Amino acid sequence: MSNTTGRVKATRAQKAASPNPVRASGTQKARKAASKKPVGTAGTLMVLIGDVHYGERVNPSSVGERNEYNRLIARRRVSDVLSQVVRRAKTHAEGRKYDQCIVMLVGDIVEGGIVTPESSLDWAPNTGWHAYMREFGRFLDQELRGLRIELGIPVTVSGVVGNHGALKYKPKRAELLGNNSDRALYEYLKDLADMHQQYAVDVAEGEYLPLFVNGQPYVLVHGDTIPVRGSVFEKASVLESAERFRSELCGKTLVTDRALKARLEQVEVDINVFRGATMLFGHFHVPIDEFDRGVVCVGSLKGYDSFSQSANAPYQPASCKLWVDHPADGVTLSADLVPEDAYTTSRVRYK
Ligand SMILES: [Mn+2]
Repeated sequence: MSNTTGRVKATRAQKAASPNPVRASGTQKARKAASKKPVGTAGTLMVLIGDVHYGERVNPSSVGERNEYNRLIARRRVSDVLSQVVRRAKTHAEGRKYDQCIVMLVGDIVEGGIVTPESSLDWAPNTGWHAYMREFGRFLDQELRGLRIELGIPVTVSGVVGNHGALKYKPKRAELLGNNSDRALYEYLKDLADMHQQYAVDVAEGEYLPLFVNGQPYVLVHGDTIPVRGSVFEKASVLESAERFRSELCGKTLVTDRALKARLEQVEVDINVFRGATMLFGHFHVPIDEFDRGVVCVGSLKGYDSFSQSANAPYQPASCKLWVDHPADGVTLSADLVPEDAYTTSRVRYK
């Protein structure tokens, strides 16, 4: 599933020289701020995981035997893809060291009700979702500590919430963030992380989380607020719509955000660099890696479901994303990681 291309390998200097409106300006300014990294670094490991939908099930007979999913399979898939991260990272490093690993959780991690303005589901600590959230939280904690030991570098978890995780309201306002199962998972993970001090947890204050890596701005969003023209199951229409949304988010919404401004002032970064940010999202269960267009979408770890089947959506195996962000060379590796069981549970052949 490796899809490293010449385009992705192009250095940031080359990109800045090309008439690329998406990343050029932000990248150049940022490069100056990022000059502290040693030349021999392998870069930063970026792992994007979304739409785990922990607690949901997929019955093989509902999807033409092309997938099976439950809580056990979900945990196995997370373990599997994180082992793949370690293996791929070691091969790619060629003796150099990574400075850190950022594991981005892009929402719809723990299943809850779908959020609509009318929905008012109760989410009390004694309900099933709460137990699932804690089960998955404890599991993730173990996996992340293992990842920290295997990689031997700092690990940070960055999280935004999805549209399934919020049980009462979409958490547009900070005070509503508690009413959200993804948010509850991140807070729980934070507690667990504090206990062992093996990894850090960074949770979005609102719907999006800006990240600044090696001078490269990224923005993590779930993706459900992207207005899609055309089919939500087609890569082309999702990509086009996301590109439009990205230019609005990074061109206007983000650069007027007070919380982001304050955060960047601390590290002396000009907010305008976020006009060139790469938007990272999930929600559509379609892998897209158009780094040059600032649009990166991760597939789902849940995989093909009856919703996709009934809509005649193209088949997508479960997947997450790994890439390496290098301070001088940009994206030097980009791959969709497919858990082994996505092949072995399927009883039919597919591409
Ligand atoms: Mn979603």
